[in-house]
Amino acid sequence: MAHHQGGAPQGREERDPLRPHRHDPNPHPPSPDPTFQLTCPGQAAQPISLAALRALPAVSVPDCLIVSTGHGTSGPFTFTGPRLLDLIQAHCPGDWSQVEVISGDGFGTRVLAGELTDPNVTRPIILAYAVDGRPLSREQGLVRLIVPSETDDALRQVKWVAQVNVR
Ligand SMILES: Nc1nc2c(c(=O)[nH]1)N[C@H]1C(S)=C(S)[C@@H](COP(=O)(O)O)O[C@H]1N2
Ligand SMILES: [Mo]
Repeated sequence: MAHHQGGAPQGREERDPLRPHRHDPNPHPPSPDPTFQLTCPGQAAQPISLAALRALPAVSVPDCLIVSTGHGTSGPFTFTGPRLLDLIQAHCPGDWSQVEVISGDGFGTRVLAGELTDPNVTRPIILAYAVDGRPLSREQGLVRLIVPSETDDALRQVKWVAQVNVR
């Protein structure tokens, strides 16, 4: 089987970004602008800028690892940004049960409401704009979903978040 690089669709086949994807990390940002689209249930998509993320309470999560299958582990890193839960609660009225977080290069993961609202969560899922006290560069994934509980893979550490779809 051919060895593919990156998260872009392979050949003519349209990949579903929420389906299992390959472990090869794409190093190339799909676009320069970190603004992403937030879609709340029953509403039109709204752009979320870095300034809008910075307006939310910032949380820092230490000892995060990026565990790349076949490419070694990097970190530990301290990532900083708002909780995904706080973004949703600030912008989405009404009920929801899951969130799709999808990058501009066709990568993504689904987050269940329980993962965000469980009161026992000490290492929350965040939308990171800083790492180790410095702004995250676009090359490093700005804005990047960080799922601290994922320690065997980096398939949920979605770089270049482009869409957050609240369902
Ligand atoms: N948008 C996007 N996010 C992604 C990937 C990708 O290809 N595209 N690869 C994943 C994989 S398989 C790994 S191992 C890590 C690599 O993160 P790094 O580039 O910061 O080392 O990013 C994850 N997040
Ligand atoms: Mo990976």
